[in-house]
Amino acid sequence: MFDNLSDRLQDVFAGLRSKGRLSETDIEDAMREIRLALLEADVNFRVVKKFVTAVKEKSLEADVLSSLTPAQNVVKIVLDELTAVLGTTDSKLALSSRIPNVIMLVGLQGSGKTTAASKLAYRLKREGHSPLLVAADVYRPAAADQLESLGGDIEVKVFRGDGVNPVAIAQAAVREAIDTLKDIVIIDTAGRLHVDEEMMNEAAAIKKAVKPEQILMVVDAMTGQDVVNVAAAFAERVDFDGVIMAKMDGDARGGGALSIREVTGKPIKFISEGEKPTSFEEFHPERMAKRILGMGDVVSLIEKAQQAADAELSEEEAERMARAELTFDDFLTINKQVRKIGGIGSLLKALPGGEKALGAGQVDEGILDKMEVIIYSMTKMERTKPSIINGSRRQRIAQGAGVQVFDVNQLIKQFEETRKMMKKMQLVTGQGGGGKGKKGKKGGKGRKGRGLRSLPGLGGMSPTDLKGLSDLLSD
Ligand SMILES: Nc1nc2c(ncn2[C@@H]2O[C@H](COP(=O)(O)OP(=O)(O)OP(=O)(O)O)[C@@H](O)[C@H]2O)c(=O)[nH]1
Ligand SMILES: [Mg+2]
Repeated sequence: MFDNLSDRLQDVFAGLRSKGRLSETDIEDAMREIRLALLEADVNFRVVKKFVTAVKEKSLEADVLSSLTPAQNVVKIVLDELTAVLGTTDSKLALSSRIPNVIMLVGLQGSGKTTAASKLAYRLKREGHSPLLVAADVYRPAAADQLESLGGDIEVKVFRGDGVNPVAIAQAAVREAIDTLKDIVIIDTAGRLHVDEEMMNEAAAIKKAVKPEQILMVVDAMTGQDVVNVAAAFAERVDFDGVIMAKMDGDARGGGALSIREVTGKPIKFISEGEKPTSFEEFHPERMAKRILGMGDVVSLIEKAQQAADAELSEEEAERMARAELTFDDFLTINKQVRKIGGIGSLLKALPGGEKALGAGQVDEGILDKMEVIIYSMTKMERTKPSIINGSRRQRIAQGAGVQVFDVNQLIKQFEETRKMMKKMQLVTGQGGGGKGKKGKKGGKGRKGRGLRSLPGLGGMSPTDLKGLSDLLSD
């Protein structure tokens, strides 16, 4: 998603940077290229026009042209405008105090409603809610079974009702939720191939019957800007509160995602990026804009890592990591977390320029396995005190792991580099480092717990710290 657009925009910026000072013609040329790139990404024409006009106007302002780093200023302007196109605020799911809250999903056939319903349920469950999934798609015999199976995977109950009348099912589901103490009801409705009267009437009837707090339209990101017409039709007939962009992991050009907010005025609330229940995230316009512009998305990565961490670190581990006294056992823990957030690929993608690097070379996910095998053939002493691993120990470890001494050397080198990197991060965050004397400070870095502290080396970072880290990484 966005790969092509991202490359094109970054090329434009590279061109501007190579120029030093910019003339009006340089800006005009750059804007032409940006316009083309957006149109090729299938972004709605009106959106492109508005976007380019705004960027051009701001870029031509005298202080941009006369500044010492005009290209950088243009990048900043593009970032701001792109963020504005995607929506100016984070668009959280708005829940009310009513029990149960009803969330209804609508959308065309195959857009990803049923999948999104289960992912949303999973997410809400993790946040402490107890959701009830409702199969209100009565036309396809397998529809309820599909939801039931997805619900089973995440241990969320699926309500099927009489399996005949969608309105009656929705109403019965709300009663069931009250009886069984579920605080959120998620209704999966039937899709149609095209927008038709029957579908709209049915959605409108369910809406009237159960008055959902939120109606979310699920949109297949692969549809491109055509989705805008569908959304407009829904907006007119049933109205909806926000959009779930599904299949963002595909290789679509991204036009739909970039057009929908501006054209319909409805915010994107979630994006779905794969088949796993966890591949469902809140949508953050600025982070997405940064991703498109190749600036990385460290914040999302850290959030993912937080969710994956499960408070796995022991108090002792956390303290040791906070002081950058890494051991090979910590390396195993880190490996486990990297796997949980989707492997080295997702890690790389989140770093500035990472997406490009990913495109250039292959990522060898097998490297994690290799690392682990090598670490497992170390003695306990060697793992905790890597400095004792001399030549003969390296040979023994290599033999035990069935690898070359070269591989062991490389792992040790990597280990040293990681340790240095952690020290560097601490300089940015001002955390840890001191070791003794800070040990007793509770509620700080050494505390066992979830959140940012559970990610090795990133103990208790604030948004400003993260910005620093991101800058550091992009050096
Ligand atoms: N790669 C990818 N596939 C997805 C995603 N979301 C859904 N799918 C797949 O898309 C197909 C359709 O998804 P469903 O959730 O069944 O779509 P639906 O809107 O419920 O379809 P109908 O009930 O027929 O209207 C399934 O094969 C899903 O596995 C996603 O985010 N990424
Ligand atoms: Mg479905």
